Amino acid sequence: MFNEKIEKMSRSEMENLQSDRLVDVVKRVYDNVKYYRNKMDAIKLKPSDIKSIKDISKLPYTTKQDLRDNYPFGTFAVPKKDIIRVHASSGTTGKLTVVGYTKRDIDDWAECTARALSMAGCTNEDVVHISYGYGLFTGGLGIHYGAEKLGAMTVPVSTGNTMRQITLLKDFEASTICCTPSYAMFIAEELQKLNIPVSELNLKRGIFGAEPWSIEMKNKIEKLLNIEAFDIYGLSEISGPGVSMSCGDEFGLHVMEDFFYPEIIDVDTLEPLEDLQSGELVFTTLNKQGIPLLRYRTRDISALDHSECKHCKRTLVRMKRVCGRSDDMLIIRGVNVFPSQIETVLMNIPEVIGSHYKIFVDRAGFLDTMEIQVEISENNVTDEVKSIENIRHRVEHDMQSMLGIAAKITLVSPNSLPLSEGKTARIVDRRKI
Ligand code: DLL
Repeated sequence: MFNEKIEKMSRSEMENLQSDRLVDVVKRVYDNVKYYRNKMDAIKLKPSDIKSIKDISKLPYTTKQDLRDNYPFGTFAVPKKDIIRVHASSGTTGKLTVVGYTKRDIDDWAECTARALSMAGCTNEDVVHISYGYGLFTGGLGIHYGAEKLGAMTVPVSTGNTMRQITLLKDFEASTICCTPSYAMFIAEELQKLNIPVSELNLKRGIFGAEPWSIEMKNKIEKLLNIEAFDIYGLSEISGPGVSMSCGDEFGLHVMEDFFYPEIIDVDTLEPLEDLQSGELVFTTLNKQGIPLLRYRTRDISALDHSECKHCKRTLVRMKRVCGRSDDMLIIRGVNVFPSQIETVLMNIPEVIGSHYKIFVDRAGFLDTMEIQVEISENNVTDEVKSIENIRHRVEHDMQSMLGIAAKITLVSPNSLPLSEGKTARIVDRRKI
């Protein structure tokens, strides 16, 4: 176990640690973040009202919209000179949600991902092949620092070029692969197509996350790649991958609760729910300096279980694997996509009717695909293939720049995608998760 003291801490010791950290973080955000000071003043809550972790429900919630409203650095709790790294994830209209890390935040995060890798059985004997994207996305660098902390041979491959990934997996004798579950399936299919038996690889395990995936998919990946597959969860706002990790237990993932305090709330009443009840997952960061967040609403649906884990005996609370969200965010090939981002692009192209579109999400084999159908505007209807193709290319190009992933664009005739009187169902998600 990477950090036995924390990972097997008694409930009362953990609550004491969480209480001390909560009292400290609330004071820090009140003193240093105008946004939180205003929010707490508005409900007449003083930092001294928070005396232990039991008081957490007195605190206000934070949403992605709040971060966007304070773009880019308005929720940072330290001066810019103390920030050594930023990451970002998509916001609902294309404005990024920016997160900043101090040196200690990066160390804490590496501790979380090192614990996560270790939970899956990784040691310094392992070769860890990382195919999550490196860049503003937290996947690549987040796991990278944990793998190095563990002392494993870390291979920062990043995404793309599957043939090269396969060559490196073989030549470097990777024992652990880290990527989205859909990319793992894609690699497995490529191996089959190329007639490369998995026995030519040295893979023992996969650390998969960044998107929802079912137990059926887990079983399939395990069989095709002859590995053990583990679920890793996280979100950039809270740090990145390693907020929680599965140990192989059926119920779910152990939360690094000395750093991130989880709650489950009812989506309608916003009241906290009991263990095993399903609702929206909310996190408070207990030790973060750069951008500490109080009761951040993840929109992910899960449940908590504080009972002892029979599988590994860790005492860290478990959260049920995440299979859905309470908002309309789509996760396509691991990339977060909001329908509103798509709409923004379409609205800015006069040759199409930006309000008349439909999004089709599907799975070709095991890889997500997205098609966007949009109506061409009346005065651009023409028989000339070249001009139609030009419009299509422009939409395709702008969409790729906004979303960071490719979408198939289909132009359809005006009035063929009528809006309904109530809510227009714009998304057809045919994937079975
Ligand atoms: O996806 C961080 C990450 C990278 C996690 C690599 C695991 C591995 P964001 O881009 O901010 O961060 O997206 C966060 O992705 O709120 C969930 O909806 C979804 N998500 C992440 N991990 C899982 C998972 C990264 N294991 C959003 N199962 C989250 C289901 C997941 N959904």
